[in-house]
Amino acid sequence: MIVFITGASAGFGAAMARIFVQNGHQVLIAGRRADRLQALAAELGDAALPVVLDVTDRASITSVLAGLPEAWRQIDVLINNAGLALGTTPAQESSLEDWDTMIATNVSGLVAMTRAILPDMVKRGSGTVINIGSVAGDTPYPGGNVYGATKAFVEQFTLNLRADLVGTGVRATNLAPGLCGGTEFSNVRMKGNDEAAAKVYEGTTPLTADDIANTAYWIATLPAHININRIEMMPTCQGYGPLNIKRT
Ligand code: NDP
Ligand code: 8X3
Repeated sequence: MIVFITGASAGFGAAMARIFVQNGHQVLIAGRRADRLQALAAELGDAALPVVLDVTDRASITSVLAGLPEAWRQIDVLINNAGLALGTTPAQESSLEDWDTMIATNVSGLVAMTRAILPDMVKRGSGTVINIGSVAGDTPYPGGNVYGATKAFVEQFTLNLRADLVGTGVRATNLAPGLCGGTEFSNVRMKGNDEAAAKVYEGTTPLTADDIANTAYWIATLPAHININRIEMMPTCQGYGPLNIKRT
């Protein structure tokens, strides 16, 4: 299979690239940091093709796809993994620029990638789109505001894809993880405050990038008649809290 993974320069995306290559597949590894992609490609060999791509840049998506070598054009699996959270402040104190960046990446970028690659899958009558959502898309928490809303979009967009894709042979899944450590997610969210980022995982045994990669691999390699619509996964140490009632 040829697997296009956005956000493969770190975290889940890099782990996914490794597991697909270890199992004999080819991966297109996409992200903005060329040096990271080159390093991963050097590790993975000929089965990996690095593509410098900013998912918020529509022209870049078009030109990257148009410029793919012939042998890499038939994309079997699209993993829309590129994404980020910025900040943990309440809505009334949050930066509108941060909100725009999250929407541009997690929503508009994911949609643009899907729209660019889906028609070929439908034409061929097969393909799998795996969108990386989050527990934040379903469970609100203080400071989650726009990040959670973008992941709610991912959930509903994926389910609506399922509605449109019935009978085409193309599958779609929302893979929604909870607390997952060992990636750059919290470093990005805390804007380089690595101490605050590390605190997020203190005293926990979080999910790992490999846990998510193994799940994505399982979804993509199931028999063609099975579609996993959505998966929410958490570390055992995470659960749901009570609704918040402010009493006078
Ligand atoms: P990382 O920060 O480690 O990786 C994010 C990846 O996204 C990087 O490779 C980054 O590459 C890429 N990326 C960000 N913006 C863009 C862009 N505009 N264009 C292309 N690539 C981009 O985070 P994770 O691996 O933890 O997160 C991956 C996904 O999983 C995200 O969608 C996140 O929201 C989601 N998630 C994470 C959880 C967690 O706890 N870690 C839990 C649930 C969901 P580059 O900077 O090189 O472009
Ligand atoms: C990342 C998980 O709980 O930080 O999507 O929102 S959480």
